[in-house]
Amino acid sequence: MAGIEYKVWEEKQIERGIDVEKVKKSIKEFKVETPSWGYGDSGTRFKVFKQIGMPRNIFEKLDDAAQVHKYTGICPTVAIHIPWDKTDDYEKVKDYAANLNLKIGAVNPNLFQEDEYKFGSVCNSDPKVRKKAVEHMLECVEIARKVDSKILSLWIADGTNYPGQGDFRARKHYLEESLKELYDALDDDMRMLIEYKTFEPAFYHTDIADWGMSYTFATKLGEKAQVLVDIGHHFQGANVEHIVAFLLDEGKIGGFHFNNRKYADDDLIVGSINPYELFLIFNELVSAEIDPSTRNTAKNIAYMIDQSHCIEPKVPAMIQSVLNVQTAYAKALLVDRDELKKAQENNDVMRAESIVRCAFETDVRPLLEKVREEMGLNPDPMKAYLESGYEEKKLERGYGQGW
Ligand code: AFD
Ligand code: MN
Ligand code: MN
Repeated sequence: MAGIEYKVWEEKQIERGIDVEKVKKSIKEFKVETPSWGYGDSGTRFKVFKQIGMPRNIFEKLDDAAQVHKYTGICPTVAIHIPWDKTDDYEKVKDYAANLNLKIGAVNPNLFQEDEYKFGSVCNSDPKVRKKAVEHMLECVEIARKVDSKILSLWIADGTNYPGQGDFRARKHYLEESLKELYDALDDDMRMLIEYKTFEPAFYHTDIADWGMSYTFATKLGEKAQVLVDIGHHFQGANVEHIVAFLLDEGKIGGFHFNNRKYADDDLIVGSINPYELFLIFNELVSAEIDPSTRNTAKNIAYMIDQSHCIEPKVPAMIQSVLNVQTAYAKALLVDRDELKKAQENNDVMRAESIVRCAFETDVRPLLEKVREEMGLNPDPMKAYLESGYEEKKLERGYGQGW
């Protein structure tokens, strides 16, 4: 629980000129989507340490996701991944989710696990393989219609392992043709989010390797195509908050996959390695929410967790991830924008840096506990979940299905 009483905390913020009621309203409206694949077993390419109590089907994944929403109050949607969540009755999935106060969020095609995709899916030199991949993406549009999802979240794992293995430009043309087929199949109220990743599973080049490539494809396709920023998918030292600001200004950022990494694999709890980067990303998002020229884009961003924890208990790790995202957002709401603008215009470097850092260093636990109380939630979601007995109850499932 927080160090100081909420009233004392509130007075301090009001003295600073913060509109606390407005901040609380924004926090109550803020939502984070969790991934179905975050509730099942996963691991690295070296080992999957199976846990007892893992979901055996999409319905049990939704049961677990419902716990995260029940205790945090801000996770009403769940992303699904096909074929990991394939079923013969998607209406039943939609209804089951609704009974749990959930909705299906983004639909993720899987273009990286079929044997035919060994040398690529949509970038494969064999038109039959590309056709199979496009048909799978179109199948996911059908599924999105059945579960009332409006987002196709695309991660293209295609790439090569050696110089000379692939014709970069031919692969780019294959990719553009395939993405165009998907784009033309989208309903007017749907959008496709094009994710990029610097490397892995390919080790020499990845066909959509950075934000500029995603941006180019999305811009050529049109309004319904945007960039998905997975914050773990950048080279060491990349300034992710700058990339986010640029894409916001272009109106081409559509969503996030939140996670964290120290070196490579990006399945650590978001904010656990680099909380300041997460805050600085939200600093740009909050600034864009206020600016009329970027407000629309900022307000339409899909905030999604993309983590599949290897050794942590799944539901508690997901709750922690959600709370870390909410905390970063709350802190970003406390940046004194007027003072910051003045300091920037005066090139007052130290003042500008201290204004941003002051918000990051503000303990927002009293605020978040108050918001949760006003939302009818336990102010300590993690403690409430761990005391609920759900973790123990889950064990009755035995071992899960894997992805
Ligand atoms: C892996 C990929 C990518 C993708 C996710 C779900 O790196 O982030 O979005 O799986 O398919 O993490
Ligand atoms: Mn991702
Ligand atoms: Mn990833």
